[in-house]
Amino acid sequence: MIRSEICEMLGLRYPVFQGGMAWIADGKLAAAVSQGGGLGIIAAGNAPAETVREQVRTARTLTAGPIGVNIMLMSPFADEIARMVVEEKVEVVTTGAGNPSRYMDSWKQAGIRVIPVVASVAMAKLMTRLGASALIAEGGESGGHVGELTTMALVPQICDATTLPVLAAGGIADGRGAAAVFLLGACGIQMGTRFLSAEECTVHPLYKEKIIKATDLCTMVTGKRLGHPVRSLRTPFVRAYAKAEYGGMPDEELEALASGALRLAVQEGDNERGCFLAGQVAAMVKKEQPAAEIIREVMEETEALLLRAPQWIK
Ligand code: TUI
Repeated sequence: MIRSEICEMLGLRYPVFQGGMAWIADGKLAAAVSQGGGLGIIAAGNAPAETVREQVRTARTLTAGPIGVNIMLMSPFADEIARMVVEEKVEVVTTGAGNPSRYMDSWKQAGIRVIPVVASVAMAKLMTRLGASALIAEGGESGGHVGELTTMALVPQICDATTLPVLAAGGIADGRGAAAVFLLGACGIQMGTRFLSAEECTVHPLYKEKIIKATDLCTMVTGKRLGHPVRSLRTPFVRAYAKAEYGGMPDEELEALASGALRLAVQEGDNERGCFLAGQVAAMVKKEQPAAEIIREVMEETEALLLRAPQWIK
């Protein structure tokens, strides 16, 4: 059984977080992951605080385990969500797509464990100084908003830059990836794309089908020109967006083209206008299965691989 300092800190059976996928990671998915022994994380995305509060309360009815909320810092509602998580006494806050410095004191005073997603050494050092409990080092293999560095390059550099526990994210969908990042110095993993296929994940069935049918080169990054690079499945719409991006479409028109595209993918499975966020591991996701089974399977494979490692040494 693989246990690490993050298990002790948060009272988890397994050192596995479920990524806070905007529009996707709701109270039902988060509760299933927490029931399965990992940390379920509700994504605030661009939703108002009351919507997210409802999801937290739904999760509380489904599990007695710890629950996290991921705050997407570019959201217009980030301030009110930052207050809501204190009122609802969530155990863990993860943050993404920005710098959470201005909220750190209030969360810490409330006894919340703050675990920022960092994509650079500078941010890791700042978050360590400001009192984060752990860090999630997310490489650009991930789906959604991506940083510059890959998981392979980022994780050891973040581990060297902090004394905090580090979880690795981006490009991990099975025990092989998990074993690899443990050897890079991580003490836990966060998976997003793999949990998209969880039975308890309520995305449109077409979204799941597209993930399960994906092949290695199925994802691409768009949005660099506006400063918010995002990885998603390479659909005709996303390719048209990329063409517009490099063809000189004005910024406002580009923003308008992208707006609502994630909701269309998640809720309507809209193949024409939807943007299906996904990581590079989409092709490794083979079937729909319960969240608890995903966690158990990945951790058992990790353990088997790490137990075999000594045999490589002759
Ligand atoms: O946040 C994510 N993934 C996301 S957020 C999202 S919603 C969205 N909607 C519209 C446009 C863009 C995104 C979909 N996927 N992952 C965590 C993550 N955080 N990756 C990289 C970072 C990051 C980037 C910069 C963290 C800190 C940071 O600091 C910048 C600064 O302010 O210095």
